[in-house]
Amino acid sequence: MILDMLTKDDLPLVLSDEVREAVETGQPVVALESTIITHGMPYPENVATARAVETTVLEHGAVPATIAIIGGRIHVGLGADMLEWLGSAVDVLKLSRADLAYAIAAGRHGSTTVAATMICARLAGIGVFATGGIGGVHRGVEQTMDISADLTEFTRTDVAVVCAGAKALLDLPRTLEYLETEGVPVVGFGTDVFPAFWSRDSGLPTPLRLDTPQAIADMIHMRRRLGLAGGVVVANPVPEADEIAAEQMAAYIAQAVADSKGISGKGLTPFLLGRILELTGGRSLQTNIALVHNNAALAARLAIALGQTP
Ligand code: PSU
Ligand code: MN
Repeated sequence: MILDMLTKDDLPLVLSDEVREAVETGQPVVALESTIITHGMPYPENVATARAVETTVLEHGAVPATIAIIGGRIHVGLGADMLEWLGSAVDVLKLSRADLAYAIAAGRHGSTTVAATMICARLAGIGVFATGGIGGVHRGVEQTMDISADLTEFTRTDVAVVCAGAKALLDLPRTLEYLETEGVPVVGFGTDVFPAFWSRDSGLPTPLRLDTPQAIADMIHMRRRLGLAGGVVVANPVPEADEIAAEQMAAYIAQAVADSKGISGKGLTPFLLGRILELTGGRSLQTNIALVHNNAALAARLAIALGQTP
């Protein structure tokens, strides 16, 4: 009830001029996360990629809105100087749903994961978000119970997230089962197989398939009309030219998972990504960058389509 009574102005929510104008005039906007910048890629490639991905969104006709918590305020739309600072800063927390209010109340700096970016995008009135890969059920979940809060966020927050599937270092069958149980639509874009981040084919069928941004927009509108809460996973395979074949990735992933013994919690995903970067001699980073651009382009097209549906 109290939340219903709050207006946006009561929140420490700072929209850049470009984003504010776009949201207010109903122009297409694509949210972008910042954990990929602070914990997903090394400096300076992270900053260069963050800026280049914003350009990709612009080139495809939408306004980019990179989201991060800076000094306890939710920034939606970061300038070049802020991106540079964020990408090289060392005291930036990795924030998910559980830590968002803490970071804001305590005036901290934090990057937003998929879950936290969905929450902040919704607060800012943005319904489409592009990332690399969503978090999911980790391998060894029987022992660790490590399931990313990204998955439960889809049951709560109405944002369409364009990703290259979930990172192949996760337990992908269980990740899909979890999403199905929670009633989260997982749509393969132009594909019958669920993509595995660095590779186009996880060997698992994608639960749903749609072939155009407009078809995805129509599905999202229908969900709203039916009163179904929550978001949608749009799984967009990495372009063929940039993929690393699943068989090739399997060995690197097995090695990285073996090396991660003793690492848990928030540190696990960044460790695994970093270890895979080392093991592939940097090739995984090139693939990661390519797939983020591919997702940003589709997200822009989806944001445009969503605006056009009556
Ligand atoms: N995908 C990437 N790089 C990343 C992540 C996803 O290509 O760094 C981040 C996202 O922010 C995602 C988070 O929400 O990893 C998941 O972390 P965890 O498994 O701790 O929930
Ligand atoms: Mn976790």
